Amino acid sequence: MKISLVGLSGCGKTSIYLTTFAGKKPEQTVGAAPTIMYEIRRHPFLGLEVSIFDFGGQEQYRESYISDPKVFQGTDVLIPVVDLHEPESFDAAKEYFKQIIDLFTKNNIKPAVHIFFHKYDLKDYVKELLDTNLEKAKSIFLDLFSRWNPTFHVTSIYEQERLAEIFRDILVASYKSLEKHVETAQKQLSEIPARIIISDTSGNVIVHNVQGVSTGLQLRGDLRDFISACNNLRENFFMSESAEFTGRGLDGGKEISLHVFKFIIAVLIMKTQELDKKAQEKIDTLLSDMSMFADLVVRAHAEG
Ligand SMILES: Nc1nc2c(ncn2[C@@H]2O[C@H](COP(=O)(O)OP(=O)(O)O)[C@@H](O)[C@H]2O)c(=O)[nH]1
Ligand SMILES: [Mg+2]
Repeated sequence: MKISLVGLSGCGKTSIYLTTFAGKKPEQTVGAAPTIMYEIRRHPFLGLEVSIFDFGGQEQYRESYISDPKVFQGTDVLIPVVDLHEPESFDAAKEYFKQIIDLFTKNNIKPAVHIFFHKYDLKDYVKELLDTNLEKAKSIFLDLFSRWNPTFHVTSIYEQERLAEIFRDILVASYKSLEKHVETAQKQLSEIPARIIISDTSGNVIVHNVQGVSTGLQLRGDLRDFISACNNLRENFFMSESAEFTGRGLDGGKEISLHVFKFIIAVLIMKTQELDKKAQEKIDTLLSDMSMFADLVVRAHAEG
C-alpha cells in the first residue's frame, strides 16, 4: 500500500508523518529541516507495509521527479496537502497539483484522493482568516481533483488524535469490509466500563477509550513493549495463533489482560474493579468480534 503525500515546501508533510506515525509531539516538528527531493518511510499497519512518500516541495526538486514518473508509480492513496496559513501560495499549489494530475493520468495511476486542508489551527494565525482561507481552498482544490472524487479533511498536527483517526480510516478503508468492524468496536468501547485499547501487534492504535495512551497512531512505549513481548511468547512458547495474558497487582484490585488474535490484533483490557455480568458479556462480545476482525485482516493479506 503506497501513500503519497504531496504539497509545496513547508505545508506540513513531514510534520504529519512524524506526529502520526513516529510518535512525535506537534511541538517537536517546529523548525524541522525541509525535505530534499523525496523521502520514503515504511510503516507496518495491521501487518501490511505502508510506504509513505514525502515529496519535498521545493521548486528545483519538483522538476526532477515530475519528469520521472517512476516515483509515483503504484500510489494507492494520494494526499495533497494545502497550507491554510499561506493563501498566497494556493495558485502555486494548484499549478504543482495540475502537473501531478497530468502525470498520474498519463501513467494511468488512479489513486484514492484525500485532500488535507492543513494547519487549521490558531498557532500564529487569526480565526477569521482561517475560515476564509478554507472556503477559498475548497473552491479551488475540490474542483481541481474532481475527476477522482476527492474526499477532504480539515487537519492540524495540533489535533493529533483526530489526525491519527483520519489516517486509520484511510488505511482501514483499503481493506475491504474492515471499516464496519472498526465502527462497531468504537461503539462497543463507549459502553464498557473498563479501559480498552485495540491495536495491532506493532503498537498502532486502532480504537481505544482511554485518554493519553497514544501519540498519533503509536501506542505508549511501555504498553507497546508489553504487547510485543507477549506476542513473542505467543509465537515461541504457546506456538499458537492466538493467546491470552493476564496480570494483577497483589495490593489493590487492578488487573490487565491482553488478548492476541491471529498474531495481528491486540486487545488490552484494564480493570480497576470487578465488572458486573452485563459488562462482562459486552467484553466477551467485543473479543469475539475482534477475533473475527483478525480473521478478516489475515484474509485481506492473503488476497494481497
Ligand atoms: N500551525 C501549524 N503548523 C504546522 C502544522 N503542520 C506543520 N506545521 C509547521 O510547518 C513547518 C513546516 O513543516 P514541514 O512538515 O517541515 O513541511 P514540509 O516541507 O511539507 O515537510 C514546521 O515548522 C511545522 O511545525 C499545523 O498543522 N499547524
Ligand atoms: Mg518535509
